Amino acid sequence: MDAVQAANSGHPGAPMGLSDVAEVLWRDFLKHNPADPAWANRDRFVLSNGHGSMLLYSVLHLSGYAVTMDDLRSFRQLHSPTPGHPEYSECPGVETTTGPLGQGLANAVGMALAEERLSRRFNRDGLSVVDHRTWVIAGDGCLMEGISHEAASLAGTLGLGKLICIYDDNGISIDGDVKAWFTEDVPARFEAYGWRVIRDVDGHDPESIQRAFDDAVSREDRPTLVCCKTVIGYGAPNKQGTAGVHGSALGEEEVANARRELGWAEPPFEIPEAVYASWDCREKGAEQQRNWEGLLAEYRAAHPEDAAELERRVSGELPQGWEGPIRALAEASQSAMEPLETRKSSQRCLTALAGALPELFGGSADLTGSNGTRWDGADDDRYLSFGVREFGMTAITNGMALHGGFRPFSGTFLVFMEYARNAVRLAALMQAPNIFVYTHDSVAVGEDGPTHQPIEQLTNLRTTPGLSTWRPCDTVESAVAWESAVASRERPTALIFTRQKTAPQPRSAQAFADIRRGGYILKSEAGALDAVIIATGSEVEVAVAAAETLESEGVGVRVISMPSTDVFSSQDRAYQDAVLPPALRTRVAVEAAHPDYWYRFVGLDGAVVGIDRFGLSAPGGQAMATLGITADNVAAAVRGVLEKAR
Ligand SMILES: Cc1ncc(C[n+]2csc(CCOP(=O)(O)OP(=O)(O)O)c2C)c(N)n1
Ligand SMILES: [Mg+2]
Repeated sequence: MDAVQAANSGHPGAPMGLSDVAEVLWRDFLKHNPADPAWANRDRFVLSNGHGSMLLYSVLHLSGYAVTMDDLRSFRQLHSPTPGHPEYSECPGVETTTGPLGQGLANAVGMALAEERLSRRFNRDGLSVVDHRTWVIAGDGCLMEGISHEAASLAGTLGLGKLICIYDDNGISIDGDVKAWFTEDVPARFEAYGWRVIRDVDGHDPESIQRAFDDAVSREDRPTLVCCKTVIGYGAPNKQGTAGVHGSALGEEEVANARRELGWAEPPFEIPEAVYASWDCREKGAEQQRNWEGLLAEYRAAHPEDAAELERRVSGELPQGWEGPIRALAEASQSAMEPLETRKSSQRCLTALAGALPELFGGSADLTGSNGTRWDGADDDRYLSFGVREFGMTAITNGMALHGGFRPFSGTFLVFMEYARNAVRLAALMQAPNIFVYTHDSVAVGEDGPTHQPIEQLTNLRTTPGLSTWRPCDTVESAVAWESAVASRERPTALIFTRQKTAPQPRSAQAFADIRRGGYILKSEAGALDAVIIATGSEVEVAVAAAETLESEGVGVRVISMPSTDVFSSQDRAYQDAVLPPALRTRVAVEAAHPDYWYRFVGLDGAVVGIDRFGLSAPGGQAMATLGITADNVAAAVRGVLEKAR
């Protein structure tokens, strides 16, 4: 209340309404050590209703994390560790970035899934070294969001029994009383998903909260929903229970009223020692961690190799020599020169990676065969059919990546990336090492038509800060893209693959080595350099064909394959200039997608052969040709820019 008032910005309602619940959870149930927020076996806590961030910052402070009173005073101020919504890696104890409603719940499902799969792999009789719960608080908004259905449904099917969701049932969202827009029977809904539901908990009575949580932790056969009836803005006598307390400071007068109402005489930002003492979780947490370390020592003695592997896995360190098989695949594919759908190239990459990378965990949103996400020899401990749930899948794998112990990837059609869009964005914002496999990457998908033919999606991915995007042209580039994705431990990567076969490209040793730079000279000009053609993915062969025609006409054309524009742009200036000479204005780009993005590489003197309309239902080759993605058009575009430059 005081921090929101000081900032004159923020959300006092949920923190005040959830204080009683949070006190019981943090003090008596959550297994955590404030001195070591990265302790691998801690319970995970997610505040899915991230607008209630002041609740989280308060309990982190009170229970002994390195969140100071000054940090609370600077709530929502520039560069404070207490931003408007909880941000992963900005504040110790914040497990994931929340605020976009519903996604925190899906992250929590991913954390619980990671715990469950890790425990399957590592726990031995009597030595449960992977053993923690995942707690999440979700509000009305989270449960209205569709993603809550996707995530909770899958969690129920998977029987994630160490997942406990606390529902902040206060009957209010921004527009007011939810009776006019949110009336389903939430407990019945979760029961239908296969959850255990604890109903009608008085969220302001510590004893009923205690009983409910005792009940929740007593069984682990299914996820549990604890429905807590709360009053939003509890304690603010004139405003509690209304939408007015949701997202505005109470005002000095109502803050004073609340102090009287709650019998709290202390000035803002002052906490009596006795209160600190009763909240302090440091001693208990350190003991919990010491006990676990004792268990781990026993485990290490009995299973030394597993112990070392578990420690490596949770550290995120990649295993020695993991690159060997994927590099061998690149080499072998360069010699084999086999035309292949790049989605199948990707599947070969996965098969090469999976043996050397036990943390690899994959799945698809019901397109396993189409996406090529299931590698040869995959088992169900490391592969999951997520069902038709792109958004849920993406936020769940974000949660897995944040949990640690796994390097998740997941697949769908590129056009349906949009269903998952905000989770892709949050992966990038958090720099979570998640990998997205998007296949069927252009109008060349053909007969399924414009609903299934991506146009604007690549631009969207490429303009997402912190996301690396690769669109390889053949198996060799696919292997380099996959290697880059796995090696990127501090950012997510989108890998874009074709449905149709592409031509394998011959390469010099230099070109082969330069693929990892994101853009490189695939085909040099024969004599003088008159023009460059930049291409990605399935259009690389189109560019090469156009260049051959032009060369036969005496025009010196260089083909630049640019599978990753962000990786290319991060190379040193000298390399970029050597590939794409700054003085050369005669540049053409070709990509079967929206053209606008490419003007940053070709400039306004250049030309882009792209598609700025929706696609059409026809065999893929015809769709591409009708929409202008042909070598003839690329050659004509080059002649055009040369003409203009004359
Ligand atoms: C995906 C998404 N849509 C909209 C918002 C804006 N928003 C923030 S809180 C909120 C209402 C949430 O209601 P509830 O979860 O019941 O929170 P309470 O008012 O009870 O604190 C909305 C619409 C958001 N943060 N995320
Ligand atoms: Mg509400």
